[in-house]
Order: sequence, then structure tokens, then C-alpha cells
Amino acid sequence: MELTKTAFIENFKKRLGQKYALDVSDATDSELYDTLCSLVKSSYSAIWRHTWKDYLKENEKQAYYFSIEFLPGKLLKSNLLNMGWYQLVVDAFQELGLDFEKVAAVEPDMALGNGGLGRLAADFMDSLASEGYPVNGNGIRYKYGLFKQRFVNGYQVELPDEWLKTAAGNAWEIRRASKAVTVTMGGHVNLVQENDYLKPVYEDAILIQAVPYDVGMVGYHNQHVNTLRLWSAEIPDEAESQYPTIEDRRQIEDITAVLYPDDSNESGRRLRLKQEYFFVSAGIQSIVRHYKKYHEALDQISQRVAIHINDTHPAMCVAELMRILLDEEHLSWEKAWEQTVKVMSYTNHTIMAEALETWDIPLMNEIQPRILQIIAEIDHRFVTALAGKTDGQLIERTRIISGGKVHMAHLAIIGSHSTNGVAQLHTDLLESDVLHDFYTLYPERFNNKTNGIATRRWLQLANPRLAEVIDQTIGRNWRQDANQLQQLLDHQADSQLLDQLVQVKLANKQRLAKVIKQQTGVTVNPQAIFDVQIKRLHAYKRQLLNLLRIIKLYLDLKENPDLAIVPRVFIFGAKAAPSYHYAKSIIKCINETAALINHDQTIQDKLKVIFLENYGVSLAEQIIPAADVSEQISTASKEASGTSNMKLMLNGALTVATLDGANIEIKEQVGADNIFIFGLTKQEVYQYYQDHSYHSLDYYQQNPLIHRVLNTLVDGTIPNISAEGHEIFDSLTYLNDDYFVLRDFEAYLRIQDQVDETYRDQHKWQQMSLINIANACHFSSDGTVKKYASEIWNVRSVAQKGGV
Ligand code: 26M
Repeated sequence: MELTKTAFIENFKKRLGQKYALDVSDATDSELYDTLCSLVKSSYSAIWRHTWKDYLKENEKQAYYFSIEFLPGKLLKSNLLNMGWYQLVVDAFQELGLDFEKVAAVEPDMALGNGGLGRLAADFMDSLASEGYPVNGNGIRYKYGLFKQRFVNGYQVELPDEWLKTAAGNAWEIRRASKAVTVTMGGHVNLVQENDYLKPVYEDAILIQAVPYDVGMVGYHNQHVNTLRLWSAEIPDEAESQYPTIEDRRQIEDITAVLYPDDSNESGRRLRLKQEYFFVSAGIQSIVRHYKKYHEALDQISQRVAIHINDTHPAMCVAELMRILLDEEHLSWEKAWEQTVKVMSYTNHTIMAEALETWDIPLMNEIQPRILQIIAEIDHRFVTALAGKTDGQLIERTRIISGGKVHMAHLAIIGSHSTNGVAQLHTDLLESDVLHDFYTLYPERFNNKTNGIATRRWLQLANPRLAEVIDQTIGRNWRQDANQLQQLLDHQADSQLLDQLVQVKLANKQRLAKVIKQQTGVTVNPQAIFDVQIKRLHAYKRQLLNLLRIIKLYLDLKENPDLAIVPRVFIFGAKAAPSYHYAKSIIKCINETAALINHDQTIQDKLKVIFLENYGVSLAEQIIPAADVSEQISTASKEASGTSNMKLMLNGALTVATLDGANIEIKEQVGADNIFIFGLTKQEVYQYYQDHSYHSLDYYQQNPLIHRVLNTLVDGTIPNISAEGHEIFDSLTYLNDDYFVLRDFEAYLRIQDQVDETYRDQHKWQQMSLINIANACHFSSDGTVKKYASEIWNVRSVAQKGGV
């Protein structure tokens, strides 16, 4: 598949002529983009075909990653990189007099996820293909992805994300009508004895056509392309002839219309449950159908198939596979159950109690009565098997159905052979606390898989300048094997390299400064510290702690304009769930504080506060390479892992962190001297929960500094926040500050002083930065998926790695 620039240019011109009857000079960016995608796609489609045919030939065990969210962002550059075409296309475009970056910018972000969980799924897909594993994704093709965020008067406003309506559409998908399956929902079900089994007879059920749209997941230089299969709900052809009403049609098409924003507070939305069953049933049916085409015995399916349940949203996989094995394949309950548990595995992504998913029994019955029957039977057998053998209360606490609800995490754990957390601390907490009862029942099922990130996207693509400096220092092998980045540790004393790091960072900051100017009109100084907090807006992530410190600095500078502080630009990127009132109030307060500070002439360049709109994958790719400081300041024990911490570290930012999630492992890798750790530990947080000795009001009343800073929320110092300021003030004082913001405030100030002091010694700073870059390889998702493959799914790599 060796391609020369000349051949590419020729192909490109030819394809453009065929598709649009245009010359290069007459085509729009959108037409150029579409033509390029079409060339890329036809070039990998032969490999794609071979990849899955080879699986069959070799009788490979395959795994399927079920996730209600995938957040890949843009795919053009990533596909070009992985195919080995990137540089060639950039050069060819230059020769044609075309602006490659402008053309690439035409692609809409594929934003079919909320944040960490969906992005992790996308990084895993990249790594699984790049490591040559036979693992495919299974999810939903939402017509509307995560809402677009705008700020109006400092308030978040949500707009629909019409990603499929852009001129570019989704260039990467292939609609496979021939692979459609029918999903049955609603109605009633009766079990009728037929020969030696019970046959379910459905009444008044709705039949939904599930049509798969496949997206190729291209591996890095390895002739391997996996499939991300996203399902869309349509009216079945048979029903078409029965003249469905507009209302009927809408009922069906609504199922895959919108991605739900992460609203852990809101529950009972029947459409969400329909979405869950829809993609679970479609995915499992298509797996079983495929399996049966090539294998006989369904009682051996666990030897060829593994299914991964990403968070509890796809937990009905357990019941759906049981349904098919029992009702359609007539296996005995025992055999079906044994296979199901062997096939399934589950990842937990949060300990936040309000995010643990439950569904009311009547709702589950309404959406899919047969699935409820099966879940009830699993629950019944679970209770019966344990009765008399263990403490009755433990059984009550762990059973799937209790208090009128179906507990999805219980279903996932009981119905699978593996439950993992996403960082060591998180897994420890699952075992000792959140899922302790299950841990006593099934200790062998629990394991840790610390999250990871795709170094191709987050270093090679997002930060080409840094990538090139690394090439010059240790050669190019790290591009194929991230572990090679550790060789950078041999160059800590290379002052020429450290200078180059300064230049790279500066250039990236200049690039971001342009984006900031364009989006906000604010001019920022690239010589200042770029201090970055980018993640969903959530109380536990404590954007508020960051804001309070900004207010403190502002007050200090107003009091003493000559105060010698290292200039800082505070950069936020965050969406709040539309119904999460408190989070939206924090956004408003940050925006108003930003307006106050940025327009205050006396502050000059010493302090700027920038809240970029519509944070997402593409914006992250601009922000992360430009960051000096990475804010990872969640209340200890609350952030399961975090992954922006890993991306920022990989790009040379230094981390200010609590001992939470993967921050602990980052500290272990870089050493305590190369990270800024502060704040309560998990043990201290839990101690407070136990003895109720935290009284945040005392901190307000007794600490003059905290008093002064909090007052600005309610005394008019920060304008236009009378409602929001009071809401936040009250939460931190009278409502006892659930996330220990005031408790950690002074420790946070102290550690940030240390950041300033370190930054003044640029040699030291760059050395620390280098150590962080080198050690970030421990958090490559290539390594993470290898562990999933060997320790959970038992699948092997089937592709040879190519060159770099
Ligand atoms: C809930 C209800 C309705 C609609 C959506 C949701 C929902 C969606 C996503 C709830 C939670 C969701 O994701 C949780 C999540 O993103 N967790 C994060 O997972 C990352 C990857 O493991 C971790 O790094 C983060 O620490 C963790 O917060």
C-alpha cells in the first residue's frame, strides 16, 4: 500500500472530478474534505474486509465493547496518521495550494458522549485496533450528540448538536441495511409450554428495526481495522405497509434521537431505558447471529465471544443473552447462565451514589416484560442459592430487585465474571466500601484496570511540535511503542532539549492565545502560566476551589497592585448538565469573575480568566498542548480515575492534585518531587464522614481570609451574581460544604505558591515537565487494553506491528 505524493495527488484530482466534476481550485473546503475522506475510506476498506475475514479463518475469539457513549471527536487526522498517510497528505495539499488544516476543520466532532467515560471508550477503540485485537465497539448512532454550549450573559445555554446535518455529514459511516435486526419492546408476554420448553408469546409488542452504521477503527501501521457499530432505530419495512401514524413513527425514531446529558439527578426517563435495551438487544442479536453462522454449539459461546459492559448502562446484556439462549436457542437455564457469566465483564466508573443506576419495576416491565421476568428469575436464583449460607441482610443488600427497583450494578456484577475499577484507589474503594458486600461474595471477580489515553491522538496529532522534538531526542520508535518515551529520562540534563521544550510550549500557547482572542476577545500573554482545568462541571471536581483562589489573587492585587506574582491565565472548559442548577451557577460565577478581572485595568496581564465555550475533544486538542499547570483537585475519593490528568501530563503540564483517582498513580510514577500534591486524603475524608466533625461554617467565621473571599460572592464585589453568589455562599457555609472546599482552601493556596516559586526556576520547571512526559507512557491506553485483553476477555492480538 506504499503511496507516493504524486500518486496521491493524481488519485485525489480524479476522485474530486468523479464526485463533484470540479477542479481543485474550484472546490469548497467541504467538497475537498469529502473527497479526501472518500479516498481514505476506500483505501482502508480492503483491510477492513480482511480483518474480520481473518478472524473467521482463524476462529478467533472476539470481544465486543458495549458502551452507550463513544466520543471520538474528529477522525480524519487520526485515520491519516494510523494509515501512514498523514505527512504525505499535508505535503500534497501544500503542493496543490490547499490549506489542510482548514479542510480538516470542516469535519464535525462526533460527540456521542458526555465526557470521561465516552472518551475512554474512543481511546480504547484506537488502542484495540492499533494493538491488533479482535474487539469491536457497540453503541448508539444518536442523531444529536452532546449539546453545544453557548454563554449568554455568562449563563450556559444549550443548543442541539446537529452533527449529521452539516455539509460534511458523517463521512466515516457505512449504513448496513442488510445487517439490520428487529428489537421487540413493550406489550405483554405469556409463557406457553411447547415440547420441553416454555415459549414466550408476545402481545401488542412494538417491533423496531435496528439498522447498524459501521465506522472503521483503523489501527496504527498494522493493516488492521476493527468496527465500531452504532445502531439507529427505524420503522420496520413490514410496519411501513400498516401506515404507522406520525406519532408511531416518532415513538420509534425518538429512541436514537438524542444522547442524554449526564444528569445523575434526574431519573425515570423511559426513553433512556428504551435506548439501553435497544442497543443491547440489537448488539447481542447481531453477535449471536454472526456466531451461529460459523459455529454450531451455543453452549460453547464463551469460547469465542466476550462482551464488555461499560458502566451499568448496558447491564441488560446479561438478561438479553439469557433471553436468546433460553427462548430462541432452548438451552437449559443452568447452561445458559454458566455461558452468560463467562461471556460478560463489567467496568464501574463512579462511586457517586446518585449515579448508581436503578429502574422502577413497572417501568422495566413496560419497556420489556420478558427481560424483567428473566432479571426476576436471576434475582430469585441468586437469593435461593445463598439462603442459609450467608447473612440474610447481606443477601437483601446485594440482590438485584429490592425496594421496588432493579439495581443495574448488581445485575452487572452477579451476571459477569469480572468487575473492575478504573484506578487503584477506585478499585480499593469498590472492594472495601461501595461494593464491599459483593467483594465478600466474589473476591475473585474484582480487579483493577487503571485508565489510559491514546498517545497517537493526544501527543502525535495534538502536539506535533513536541512529537518532533521527541523524535530528535530518542528517535521515532516511541510512536509505535509509547513505553519508549521513558528514554527521555536519560536526557534530563540536556539543556538544549529543555530549551526546545520551552519553545514548543510557547508556540502552543501562542496558538491557543489566538483561539482565545477569537472566541472571547481577550488578549492573553503567552509568557504567563497557562493554568488549565478542563472537565465536566461537577461539585466534586471543585472548579469552585480554583475560583475562590482566583478571587483571593484578585483581592490581593487590588490591595497591592505591585504584588510580585507570576502572571497566570486561568483557563476553564466545562459543560454542566442542563438540569444541574448548582453547576450552572458556578459557571455564571466564573464568567462574571472573569469579566470583572479581565476588564480591570489595574490587574493588567497579571491575571486573566478565560472560560472557553463548548469544551469538547477538538477544543481539548488545542488547550492541552498549551497547558503549564493541570488542575486535578477533586475531593479525595470522588474522581474514579480522571483522564485529562494523563493527557495534560503527556503534554508536559505539571499537575496540582489531590490524592484522588489516577493522580495517586501519577505521583507514584513521577515521584513526589515532580507533582504538587495537597489536601485531604481519602482516609481523612472518610474520617469526617464518620465523626461528623467538619463544620464549614467555622472556617468562614474563624478564618479571616476565607471570610473575605466568600463575602465577595454576596457583597457585590463580583457583579451580576446576586442569586448564584448566595446559592454558592450558602452551600459552602450553612449547608456544610459537601466537598470540603473550605477545608482544602489554605493547603491549595500554599501548594500554588510552590507552583509559582518553581516556575520562576525555568530550568527546574522544564526538567520536571520532561519527567512527566517520559512517565506518561505508563498511562498509554495501549497498555491498558492489553490488560483487558489478557486478564478479562482472553483475546489475542492478531496483527503484526508495522514500522513507525
Ligand atoms: C446518567 C444518567 C443519565 C444520562 C447519563 C448518565 C451518565 C452518563 C455518563 C452518568 C455518568 C456518565 O459517565 C460517568 C463518567 O464519565 N465517569 C468518569 O469515567 C472516567 C473514565 O473511567 C473516569 O476517568 C472519571 O473519573 C469518571 O468520572
